[in-house]
Amino acid sequence: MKTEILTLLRERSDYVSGQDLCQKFGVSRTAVWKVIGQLKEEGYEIESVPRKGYRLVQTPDILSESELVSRMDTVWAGRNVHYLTETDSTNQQAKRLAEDGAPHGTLVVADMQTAGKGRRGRSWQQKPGEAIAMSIILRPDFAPEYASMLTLAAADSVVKGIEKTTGMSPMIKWPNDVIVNRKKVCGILTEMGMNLEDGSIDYVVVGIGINVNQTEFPEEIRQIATSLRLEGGDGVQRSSLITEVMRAFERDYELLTERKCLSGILEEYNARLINKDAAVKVLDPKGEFTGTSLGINERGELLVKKEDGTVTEVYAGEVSVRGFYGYV
Ligand code: BT5
Repeated sequence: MKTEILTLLRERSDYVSGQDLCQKFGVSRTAVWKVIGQLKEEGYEIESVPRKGYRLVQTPDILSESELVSRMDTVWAGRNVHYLTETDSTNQQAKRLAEDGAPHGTLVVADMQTAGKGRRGRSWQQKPGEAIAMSIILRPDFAPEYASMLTLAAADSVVKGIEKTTGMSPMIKWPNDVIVNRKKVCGILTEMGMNLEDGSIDYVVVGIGINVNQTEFPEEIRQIATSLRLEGGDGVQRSSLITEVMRAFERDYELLTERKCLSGILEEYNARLINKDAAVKVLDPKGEFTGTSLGINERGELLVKKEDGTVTEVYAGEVSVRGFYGYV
């Protein structure tokens, strides 16, 4: 009932009468009053005026299942939310839930990860209350080789979510980073679970880490990391940003799965791609090379023109790309 009451208060800018709430949920006034008390304790500023009722005045930066569900207006992305104050890694938790049959679109969100993961065994760092760590479970009906495109679609969705909530214009660093002012504000890690009998996809987990309220970073990532707050995005509500990212992702995902390629978002992706038409260094475990980035193709590969004029299609897999001057 807490989620439903919160949803109602959020939908109405005006007062909701205690009586309406009692009738709607078939409970006593005391029961409603108790829930309002709980919400106030969690930090919601709710005004109660005799004979008028309750009004939601302000929501602080709260993360909880009720907060997320009461905001989510998508069809399937993030409708089923698992919120944890602490977990090892939301990707690990999402994989466990997926193995247990959690449905397509299930979203795992945590305030704190004790073992947040980056790619290739690297770690992802965040402190409680400062960042977004979330992983969405997907059950796409396509071959495993398409899965890396989900990372690119997610990056595009994160950019749109940040644009909507802060007015900033972030860029994408192919394949899995979102950049503000040439520093990393978001990293994405996509992992896949296969059906062993036929080699098809059982599930894909797309994990998204966004730096929101940090005011400083550990020494080892200070040069490359930034947060929305540090870049001037004050007072960003994590729940609102999560909702916007899910809304954008639902659309990007559908465009991708309908077409089995990225043509639906290709233009906007390339417009947001950092270092497009500039010199880049491709850090491929099979060998580094340099060239000019021409943008991505419909399969999500980065087209890099080498000095001899040939164009190489770089597959996202395990590769990183750097500009010529440092990380970005
Ligand atoms: C990534 O890997 O950027 C993927 C990060 C994915 C994190 C999310 S959080 C929710 C979900 N659950 C998980 O366990 N993971 C996902 P990669 O491209 O390998 O970059 C990792 C590198 O980024 C590290 O080696 C650090 O240098 C740097 N880094 C670590 N924490 C960072 C932070 N908070 N902000 C910016 N950079 C960071």
